[in-house]
Amino acid sequence: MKFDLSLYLVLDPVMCGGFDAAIRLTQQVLDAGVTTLQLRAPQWKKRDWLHLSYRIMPLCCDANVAYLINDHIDIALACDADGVHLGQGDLPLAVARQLLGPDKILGLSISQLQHLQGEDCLLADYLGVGPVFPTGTKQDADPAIGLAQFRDWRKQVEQPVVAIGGIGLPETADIIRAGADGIAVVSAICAASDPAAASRTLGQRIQEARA
Ligand code: TZP
Ligand code: MG
Repeated sequence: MKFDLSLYLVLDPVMCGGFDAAIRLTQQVLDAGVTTLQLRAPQWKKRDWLHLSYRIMPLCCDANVAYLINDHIDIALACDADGVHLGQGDLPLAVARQLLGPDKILGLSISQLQHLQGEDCLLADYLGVGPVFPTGTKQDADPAIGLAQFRDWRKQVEQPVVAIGGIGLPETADIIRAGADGIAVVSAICAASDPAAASRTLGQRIQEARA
């Protein structure tokens, strides 16, 4: 499995239109160049996360794309996902590492300056920094940090950093030029009228901004 943060889809199956729609969308966007996929289904029961994981993990595996689980280490263990993405209120990263073993990917959300100085930050394989821009997708998100602060925080850490929050096509080039290794999006793909086309266009914009 290749670990490439460039175009990181945070899959919200409800926003996609439900279980079956999420499977169809997953196949389409993997074909269209999504490079990492995280399942995040805050409205769903854990067993539904697991059942969806059983269906979409093989698709990610065939596409050589990392499959991560938001928050829930038990689900990641149950389906043998490639890793987890944890928030500041979830289990500490040292504990997550113990539970998941040395090879799984551990991501950590950073939304405040103090998170950058925390011990967990050093243990993460990558950081998800944001919201960079205001977002309607996560109701309890911290205030948006903006592009200048993103650029500043990015310089303070060694790990790969994916930017998240309110990112669509218009924001992508600036975010990449501000030092992001990739963009993490929910609505820009899950709520797009043509998720495959949206993924392709975002991927192209990332490549152009790097060039
Ligand atoms: N964490 C910080 S912002 C956010 C998450 C999960 C939601 C991002 O959603 P969108 O639709 O890409 O703004
Ligand atoms: Mg979380």
